[in-house]
Amino acid sequence: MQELDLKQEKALMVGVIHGEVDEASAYEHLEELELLADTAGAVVVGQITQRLKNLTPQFLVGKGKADQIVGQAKELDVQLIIFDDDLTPAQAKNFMNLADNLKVIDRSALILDIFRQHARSREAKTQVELAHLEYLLPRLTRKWTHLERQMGGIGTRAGMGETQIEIDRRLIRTRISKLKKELIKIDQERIIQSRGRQKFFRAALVGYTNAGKSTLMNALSDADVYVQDQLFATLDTTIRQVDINDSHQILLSDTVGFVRKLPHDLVASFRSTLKEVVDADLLLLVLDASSPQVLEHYNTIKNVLEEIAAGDKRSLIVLNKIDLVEDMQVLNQLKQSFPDAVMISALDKLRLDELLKSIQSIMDESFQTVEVDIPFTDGKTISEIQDDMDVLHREYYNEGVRMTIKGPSRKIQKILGQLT
Ligand SMILES: Nc1nc2c(ncn2[C@@H]2O[C@H](COP(=O)(O)OP(=O)(O)OP(=O)(O)O)[C@@H](O)[C@H]2O)c(=O)[nH]1
Ligand SMILES: [Mg+2]
Repeated sequence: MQELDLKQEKALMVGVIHGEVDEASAYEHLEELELLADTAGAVVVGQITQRLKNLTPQFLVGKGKADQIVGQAKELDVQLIIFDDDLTPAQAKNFMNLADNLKVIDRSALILDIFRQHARSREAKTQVELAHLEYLLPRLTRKWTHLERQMGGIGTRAGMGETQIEIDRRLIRTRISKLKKELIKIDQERIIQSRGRQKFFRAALVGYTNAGKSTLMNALSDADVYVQDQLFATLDTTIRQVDINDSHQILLSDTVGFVRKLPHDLVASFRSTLKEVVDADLLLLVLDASSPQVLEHYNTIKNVLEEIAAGDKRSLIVLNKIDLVEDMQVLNQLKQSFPDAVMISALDKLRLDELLKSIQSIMDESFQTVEVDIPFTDGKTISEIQDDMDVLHREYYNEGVRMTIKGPSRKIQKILGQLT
């Protein structure tokens, strides 16, 4: 893989129709790919689709088609070919040999590039660099000279050829382990920061990129999260307190969005950013109701949640951008597919009270009230309760105190476990 700087580059997109994917979805995937390319700063000037029974290990498509793709790229005078499907490192190399000075990348590389451009915080930058290097490692070619510049010319360059690639690989591995250590450090800082949040009910906004998560965050709280009609506007996690009423306060988090074929390396390295999702009591799955792909988006979200071990968390589906859905048939279909969903418009602040009511009743379900007897000798549990829970009633007896306490079920269970 060569250096990725896609700003202003003219691009040709290639979509392969195979397996389960039908033609309509292949075109929709290409539309999304164009949006991704656009977000990265490239200018798409053409697209090729090809129906294939079998994929080839050499070029993904057949050799004849590969020649044709390269020919068309030259004709259109583009510098960049973007495949919607994943290319193996070998396929990418073969294409670049065939295409001389053209860059040939896949959807994953494109997404990585957008993340690289949008990363602002130390955490996001570290995570993106880690994912980028993991992606790069099996794809190093002799043409790749990016590393030396990025690392400020560590070591001396040996002769060209395989030896140099070996040296680059070693540099990358060293860098990867350094980044991993740094992420562990960031993670520890986060644990310290999150201690005070234990007693709150925590809700996390999760969803496809551009679904309106940040808009909803801003509408419900005084947050000022960056909202843009572009993909992956948000890469960090923002947390705000939202007071539904006197007895129902939540911490709401807004974080990085998901997309179809989100590279595995990215998901893995964004673990610390996604921690808030993993620790949440409730996931608000925000969907763009106006997208014809809403079902596919939902499945993508579910898959990523599985991947980060948050698949069976309590969740509430929020169909956003309902202001854009005018067709009654579409509306009915949505109701059928997502019978328990809350329909809102974050932009027009429509039906946000419905959403808050639903959150409130889920909170009531997941808060428990119990009566416990705690001996004075167990000072640790007593102070834990006082820090983290509502004490509704307190009565002293000789050896201890009897309390009626109310709090998130997971905390109550923990306390009960400590007492037995
Ligand atoms: N019509 C309409 N547009 C909306 C609504 N909610 C959000 N948008 C628009 O959708 C675009 C994306 O909104 P964001 O809030 O940035 O979406 P996000 O889910 O945070 O996206 P990323 O952070 O990029 O993953 C913006 O142009 C918003 O103005 C809505 O309810 N109706
Ligand atoms: Mg956002």
